[in-house]
Parts: sequence; structure tokens; C-alpha cells
Amino acid sequence: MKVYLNGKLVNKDQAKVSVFDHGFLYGDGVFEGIRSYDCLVFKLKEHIDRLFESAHSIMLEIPLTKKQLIDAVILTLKANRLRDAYIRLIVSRGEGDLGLDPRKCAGKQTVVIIADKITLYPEKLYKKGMAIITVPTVRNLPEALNPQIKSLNYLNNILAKIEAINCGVEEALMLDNLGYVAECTGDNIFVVERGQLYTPPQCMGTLRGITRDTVLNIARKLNIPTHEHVLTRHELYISDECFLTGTAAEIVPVVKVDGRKIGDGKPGKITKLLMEEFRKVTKTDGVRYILD
Ligand code: PXG
Repeated sequence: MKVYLNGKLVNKDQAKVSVFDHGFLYGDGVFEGIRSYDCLVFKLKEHIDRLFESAHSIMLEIPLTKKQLIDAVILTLKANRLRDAYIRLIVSRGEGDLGLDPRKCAGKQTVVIIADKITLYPEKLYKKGMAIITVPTVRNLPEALNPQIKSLNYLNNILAKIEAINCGVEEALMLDNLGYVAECTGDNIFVVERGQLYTPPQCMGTLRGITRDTVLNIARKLNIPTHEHVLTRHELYISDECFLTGTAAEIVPVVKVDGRKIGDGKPGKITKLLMEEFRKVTKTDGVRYILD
């Protein structure tokens, strides 16, 4: 495997970063998780835009232009001869000293691109749906560490994930500090109620997921009314359908929330329709590359 590291493609065992890198010491950096489908990097421009937005917010200068980053992603995919891949793009503050001061890292940003085969969730999960549980760990407050920033500091989500796993469930539902539904640890959440689609607004402690935006657009094209609206757990419990969206998971039906059966306990009709339409969009909406 070849890894892109600061402008060079290096072998996996040579892809090493300093222990003084503030990404390692403090989680000081930003990242994106991206997928390619049959030689098409899905929504690559949107992912690059979001990476730049995250970096801008933490005053981290990305040492490449958007075009150069897009080219670097494609280069990494080609070097690994991957048609279908999971791509991890990371920009960290870089090497500094042991203090927090990011000025010590000036001009030393680390840029890494890893492209690997995708590990898909078992097919059964998509056919039967998954169970989720609300966890005690509250989603980061937007006024403290805004969930819109896809930073290298994912402890908030990891703590929630641990709580779900401790309860024998794969995914955790996180609430904001007011008790409203925020999102899951690596996925946005949707419900369907009387034929209409609801998801929490992006200001409510949620990442503005690229899959989330794609699903909202698909629904609008299908004339399914969409609402970005605050949701309580009660609204989830009484919903007809529920599902999660994310780059890795795509669209996963949820059939149980906190022990309550959702709808008839099977993946819903609208969820299945959106899954079908999403599959079509992954074939067209992105940046193509050729493996020679
Ligand atoms: N919320 C959070 C907190 C996320 O980290 C999403 C929603 C979905 O966003 P996109 O743009 O991918 O539709 C994410 C996605 C994983 C994994 O392995 C996923 C994410 C980050 C790290 C790992 O599932 N981010």
C-alpha cells in the first residue's frame, strides 16, 4: 500500500509522523472520510470544501490548493489501483514542541491521504435494520467544540460509542445539552413520519453530513417533504421509519431505538426507496479517474 505523506507517495511502513505532531499530541487537525465507487470519488469537491471550512475555523492553513488536494487524492487512488475505496484525508497542525501553542508548528502541517479497501457492514444490517440506544455522553456543545468542525479530536464520539458497545448495541444516539436529538457517533439521523422526512438542523450539535445533504436532495426530487427540525427522543420512538446516513455506512435502516420498535420493526418503504436512489447518485456525482 502507498500512502500520500506531505507530497510524496511512500510505502505503508514508511508512512510515519513525528510524536511531536500536534495532531498526535492534541488532536489538533482536521480530516475527511471519502468514498470512491467504481472509479468515481463521490462528492469529492464537497468533501474538500468541508475540509477547508474545518481548517479555516481552527486557523489551520492547508498547504495545498483545493485543486492540488483533489489531484493528490486521485494520485493516491491510482497508485493503489483502487476502483472502490475508503479514503482518509488528514491535515494536522504538524510538528511543534510539547506546548499547546500552534505558532510553534508554523509551516510544518502534515498532510496524509490513505486509500484502502472499504470494509462494508454486513448485508444483514441493511436488510434487517439496526438497533440504537441513547447514551449519557452529550454531543459537544457548538459553543465549545463545534461538531461542524471535523477535527481529529473524536473522543466525544468514541466515548458515546463505548457506551453503546457496553450495552451490546453497535451505534449510539447522542443528544445535545438540551436533550434534543443530535446525531450518532459517525452518522446523521433521519425519521419518516406520515410520509415526511425529518432530520435535526445543522446548528443542533450535528455535522452537516454530505450523505445527509445528498439524501435531503434526493427526497426533494422525489417530492417527499423534508424538514430540518429539532427532534426529541419521543419523535424517534413514534416515527414510522428511521435511518442513519454517513459516508462509511451510506444509509442504514434503524428498527429499534432504546428498546422501542420503530414502525413495524422492518426497514421502511421510504428508507428503501432512498437507499435505491442513493445507489444511483453514487454512480454519477463526483470526480472520475482512470486506472491505467
Ligand atoms: N456525523 C459525524 C459525527 C461524523 O463523523 C457523519 C455524521 C456523516 O457525515 P458524511 O459527510 O460522511 O455523510 C460523520 C462521518 C466511520 C467514520 O468510520 C465516519 C466519520 C468519521 C470517522 C469515521 O464510520 N464521519
